[in-house]
Amino acid sequence: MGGEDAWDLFGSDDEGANPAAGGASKRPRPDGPPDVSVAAVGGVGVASDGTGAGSDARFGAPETSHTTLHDHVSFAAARALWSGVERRPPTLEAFVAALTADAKSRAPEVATALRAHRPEGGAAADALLATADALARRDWASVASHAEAATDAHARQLDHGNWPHECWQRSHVLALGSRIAGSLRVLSSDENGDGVRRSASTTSGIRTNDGLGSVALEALAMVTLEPDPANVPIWLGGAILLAEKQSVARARRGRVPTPSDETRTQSLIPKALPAPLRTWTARLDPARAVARVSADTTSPAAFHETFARRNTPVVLEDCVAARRGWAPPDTWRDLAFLTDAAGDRLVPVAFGGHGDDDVEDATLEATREMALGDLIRDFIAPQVASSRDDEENAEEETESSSPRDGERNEKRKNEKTKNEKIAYASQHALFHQAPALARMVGVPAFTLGRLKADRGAVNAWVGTAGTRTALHRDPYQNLLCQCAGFKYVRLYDARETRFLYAEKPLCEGNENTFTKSAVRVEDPDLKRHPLFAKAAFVETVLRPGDALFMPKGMWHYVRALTPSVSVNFWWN
Ligand SMILES: O=C(O)CCC(=O)C(=O)O
Repeated sequence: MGGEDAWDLFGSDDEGANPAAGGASKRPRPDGPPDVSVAAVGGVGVASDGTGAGSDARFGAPETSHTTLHDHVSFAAARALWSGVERRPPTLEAFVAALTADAKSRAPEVATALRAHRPEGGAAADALLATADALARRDWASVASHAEAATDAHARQLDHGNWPHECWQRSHVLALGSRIAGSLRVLSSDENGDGVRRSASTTSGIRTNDGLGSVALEALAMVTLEPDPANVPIWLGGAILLAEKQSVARARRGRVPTPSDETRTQSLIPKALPAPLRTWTARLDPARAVARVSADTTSPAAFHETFARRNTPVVLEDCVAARRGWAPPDTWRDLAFLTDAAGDRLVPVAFGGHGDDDVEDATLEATREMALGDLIRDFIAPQVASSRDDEENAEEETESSSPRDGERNEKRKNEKTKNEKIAYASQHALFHQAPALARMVGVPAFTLGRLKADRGAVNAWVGTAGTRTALHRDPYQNLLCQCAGFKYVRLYDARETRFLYAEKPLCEGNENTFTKSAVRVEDPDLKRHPLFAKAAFVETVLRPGDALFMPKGMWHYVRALTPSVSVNFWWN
């Protein structure tokens, strides 16, 4: 499986420098027109997405479909991204040559189109042309700074609304590629000791080391928005891989491998909830439980009629199943397998309790990029091991209960809490990044044939126990699929919004932004948020195999009870 990953095409182990920069757990999608093109037959979408002909022509595939994400039409741009790289492993020289030629031929036309759009079109066009010019002159410091000016102008435009025209996306991809090229060239010149680095820092003060990983991930995010593979430039896969590699090397610099590194990941996320959590779960009020149905006995048509059309949440049990195109549960639980498949790929990781961050949280650290394998080895695997110890100790404790034992157990627990950290790669386009993993995901027929690159997303959520995604709502229908581990989810209907203290949305003008609540759901400050006591909610604990349907606009709060791997599908 690992051999199928484009990352494996690298032969060398270059060391490099790049401090990783952060990002928020919930990020607005930079684009997204309203849903105007879904053809309607009898009020519902027509199946046209490659999931195959269904038994009911109004919907996607029948529930026995085996279409994996990798083969799905919404994944066409990602396939195009990596096919170029698979044919020929990227080198910095080849990437820069292809980018320079591409910028020379397309920048003038893109810039002309940008100028028609206010308020930032002029600034974006000037910066793009200056970037293409600097590329042609091989002035890498200027390439990096002009390209950054272009991406800044694009970001300011997004504060006013969606991308006004596709020229903005073309410009953004060219500028992100140029930022990568500029930074990598400056760094490599610096390593070769030819003085280019010195001139870079004196002329423009560019931060060549800063944010290379986040630029690579933003370039990847642009691919996730692209419905047409013809719009993926041939150099883009190489650019992303080279930047990721540099960023991962930087994050690993100084870390001395230990003999236990490999054995640490030889573990499985537990199949069952630990005993105390089983007790906690059993005490949840059944009157508030989200309805559960079997995915095997619910057709997409019945799902649409009973749940999607009525904005009613539901848990579809056994949706994540091998018979529906998913890798088997034991594969998703297997940390060594995930490490082999995509361990060297760069992911954005947030640390600490995360999400409910209106309250001061001493454990909360910044987000930074790191390799998925390092997240697994340093955060998830130790937690799996310590929860296994806990289970064993709990059994022992019931057998021996002298005060001395109690003291020892307490000390052990305190040390454990100190050593454990909460870490979360959330809302990440891992499947667009790692084709091997995209082959493990079955596209649920319950997305009703409406999964489209430019009108939704497929995200991975991989983390330790204790991650919290703050109460928020998204502008999409949502199927949150639980592949490994357990999550507590609480849902508030859109009618409860008046009790939820919604914050001003990020990128307010953009239709694809999400809205977050200021309330810390499981520990609310009722002096600050008194109305929250009135908000009605439903709740559930997601188990491996479950898929939770959350209607568009429904408020949701999620806390991982164990280490966890989830995949969510957004569609419109
Ligand atoms: O699983 C989580 O932590 C959050 C999931 C979520 O917010 C979503 O699916 O939109």
